[in-house]
Amino acid sequence: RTVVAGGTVVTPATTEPADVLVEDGVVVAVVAPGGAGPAWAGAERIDAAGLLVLPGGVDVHTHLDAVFRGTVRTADDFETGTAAAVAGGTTTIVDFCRPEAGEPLAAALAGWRERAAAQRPWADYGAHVILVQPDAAALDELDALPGLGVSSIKMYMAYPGRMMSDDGAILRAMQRAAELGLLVLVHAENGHAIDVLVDEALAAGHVEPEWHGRTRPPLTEAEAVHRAATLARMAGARLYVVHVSSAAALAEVERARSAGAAVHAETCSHYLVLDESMLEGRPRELAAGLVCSPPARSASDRERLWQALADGGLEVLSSDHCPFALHGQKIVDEDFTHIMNGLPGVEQRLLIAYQGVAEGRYPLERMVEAVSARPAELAGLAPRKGAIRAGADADLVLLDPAARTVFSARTHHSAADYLPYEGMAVAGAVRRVLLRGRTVVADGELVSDGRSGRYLPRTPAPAAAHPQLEEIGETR
Ligand code: DUC
Ligand code: ZN
Ligand code: ZN
Ligand code: ZN
Repeated sequence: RTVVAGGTVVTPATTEPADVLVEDGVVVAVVAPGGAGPAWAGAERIDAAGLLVLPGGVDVHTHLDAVFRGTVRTADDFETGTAAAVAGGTTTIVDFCRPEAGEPLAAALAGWRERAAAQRPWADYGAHVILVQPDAAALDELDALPGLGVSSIKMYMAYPGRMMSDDGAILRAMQRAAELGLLVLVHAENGHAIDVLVDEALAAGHVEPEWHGRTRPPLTEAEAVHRAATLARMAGARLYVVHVSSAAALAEVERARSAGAAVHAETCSHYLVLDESMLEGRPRELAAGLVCSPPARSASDRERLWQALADGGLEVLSSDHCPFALHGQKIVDEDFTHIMNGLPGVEQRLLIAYQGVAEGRYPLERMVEAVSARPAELAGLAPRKGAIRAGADADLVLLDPAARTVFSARTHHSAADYLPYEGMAVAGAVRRVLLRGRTVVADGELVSDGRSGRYLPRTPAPAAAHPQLEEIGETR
C-alpha cells in the first residue's frame, strides 16, 4: 500500500491537490489531501509536495528492436527503449509487430511477445500489427487479432516496394477492420509521387540531407491523408492518421471529420520543436540526424500543430521513437536517400509537451489528455491506462514544475549516440515514476530492480456495421 501525498493531481478534467491511494498496483481512491484515513496510517508514503502528479505517459507510436530496409535494426531494443521511456515519464508504449512475408500472424505475434519479454522492458507494452499489401489469406487472419489482444493494424502509403500497400489492399483491410472494430493506423505520404520528386532531385545533382524534406512536400502528405480518409469512409472504418506533420495534412483530417468520417490524428514531438530551417546550412552529419518521414516542416506548420493540440484537432502526441546511431547507422555520407528515417524521442516527449504548457500554448489538462488519456482510449487500453482514477493501474509521474531539464545524449537512456534535441532546455523535470505502484524512477534516475513491464492485451471498439451504400453515396 502506498500513499502519494501532497501533490497536485492532474486529469483531463481537473487539476487539484489530492492524495492518491495505491494498493496492489492499482489506484483505489483519489482523496482530499490528508484524507486517507487511519487504515492507511502504515502505508508507504511518497511525498509529492510541490510536484504535479500525472498519469503515466502512453506513447502509442514507437519502433523498438525493429528492422528497416531489411538489415538495419533500430538502436534501441525493448530494454534501452523502455528505459528511456520511463525515465521520461512514459509507462506504456504500443510498438509494432511486423510479420515476415508469409509468416502467420499468430506466430509473428507470439514471436514478438517472446522477444520483447526476453528483453525485460521497463514499461508495459502492446503491439499494433503492420500489414504490407495483405492478400486474402492475410485478411482472413485478422479475425484472430481481437483474441490476441491486438486492437489495431497499421498500413503504409509510402515506401513503394518495401512497406507500401496499394489502395485496393488498404480498402479491403479497412473493410475487415471495420467488421472487427480494429483501429486502422495509416502512414499517409504518397510514395509514388515522392519517388518522382526524388528522381528529379537526384538527376539535378541534389544530394544533401535537406533534399529528403524537399522531396516530401506537404502536398504528398495531404493527398495521402485525403485518400486514406476517403477509403476509411467507404469502409466505415475508424482511421488513425499517424504523425501528422503539416497544416495541409491537418486540413484534410478536419475536412474528412466534417464530412462525418471517424478520423483520429496524432502528431509527434519532433514536429513541435524542429523545423526545416534547422537542416539548412548545417554540417551534413547534424542535418542527417534530423531526417525523418514525414520531414520537419516550416515554422508556421509547427505553430499550427501546437494550435491543433490545443483545440483538439490533433488528439494525440506520440514520439515515433525510431532511433538510428549517427555513427554507422544513419548513413550520412551518401545521397539523402540512404539516410535512415527516424529520430529518438520517447524520453523527451512528455517534457516537450510540458514545455507547451509552460509557454501557455494549452492547459495542463489538455496536455495530459494528449500524452496519456486519449492515446490510451484510442489504443483500447482505457480505463486501465492513461488515467488517475479508482481501478486504473497506478502508473504515476511526479513532475517538478519549478525545475528545468536540458536534453542531452550524454544523459539520455536511449542507446542512440546522439539526440536531435541536444542542448535544448525545457521547463519541468521528471522526479519519480511509478509503474503499477512500483517506483521505477526515483530522483530522476532508474531504480535498479524496476524492470517489470508486461504485455498489454488491448480491446477493439465495438464492431461497426458496414455502411450502407446510400450513406456513402457522395463517395461513389
Ligand atoms: N518514419 C520515420 O521517420 N521513422 C520510422 C518510419 C517512418 O515512417
Ligand atoms: Zn510512419
Ligand atoms: Zn513510425
Ligand atoms: Zn541515467
